[in-house]
Amino acid sequence: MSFMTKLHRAWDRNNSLVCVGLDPDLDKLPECVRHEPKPIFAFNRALIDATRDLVCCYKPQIAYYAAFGAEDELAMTIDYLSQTCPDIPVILDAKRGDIGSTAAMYAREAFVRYGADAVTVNPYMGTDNLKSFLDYSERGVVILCRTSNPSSAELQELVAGDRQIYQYVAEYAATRWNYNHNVMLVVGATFPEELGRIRQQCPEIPFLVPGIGAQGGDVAKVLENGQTADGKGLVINSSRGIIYAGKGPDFAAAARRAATALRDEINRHRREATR
Ligand code: OMP
Repeated sequence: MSFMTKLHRAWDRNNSLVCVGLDPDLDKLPECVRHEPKPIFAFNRALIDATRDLVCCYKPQIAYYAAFGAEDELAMTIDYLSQTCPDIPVILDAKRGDIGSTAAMYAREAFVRYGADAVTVNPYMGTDNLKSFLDYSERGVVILCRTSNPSSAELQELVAGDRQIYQYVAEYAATRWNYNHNVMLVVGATFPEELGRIRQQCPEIPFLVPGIGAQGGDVAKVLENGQTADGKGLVINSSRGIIYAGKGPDFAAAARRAATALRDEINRHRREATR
């Protein structure tokens, strides 16, 4: 099943636009998992068991594994997801990009080594870089467009010709890069007006929206500006706001409460959502 089909089904099955970001900082893990032989995996497994009926995606960020030499626990996490909830797509957040021959290795890493359904990529190097990912027609390619961080306007809002750089990214995503219909865009919750502009340019492309929770994005504004005509089109990520909702032995139950609250808050603002 293609990434896009899987995503559409997950939105419907769980009636949820929530993505849980699996960004486990080894130094912040609850005491109760720290002494496990594979603490990151133990933490993730508990979070997955507690939330898999509440989400439309999981998004592990590779830096949290690579920084601790824990790529094996990333692989174990993705394997566990494919065994326990094969219907929920996994977006590997790696923000890759390079010359074509190297990008081909990054694509292989994401899609073959880890078996991710989708990967985040940086479009700065242009089409030959992106092609290495886009040619995996059954996998999703999640292209940075208007990112959530404070300095993102520095380059992304520069005007070239009659538009800003991020608007070109949105235009190319809807046209020349979407030849396999497997493109998503990253648009931060912290810039809701830009989110609305990009939605006008790309009425149907799904957006990965980070910046809710710890970064302070506003759910109501994200929905108002970003949802598609059918009340979907968004994969709204929260990492720290969910995975660190509790610090004690009940951390997974606390994560479940936080994910439920976010799902319900999002659904209150959706068109045609079943609440
Ligand atoms: P929290 O702020 O803890 O919810 O984490 C946000 C997650 O989304 C992290 O994994 C970031 O690396 C990622 N992210 C952003 O925060 N901003 C962006 O513009 C893009 C991403 C991303 O591509 O996921």
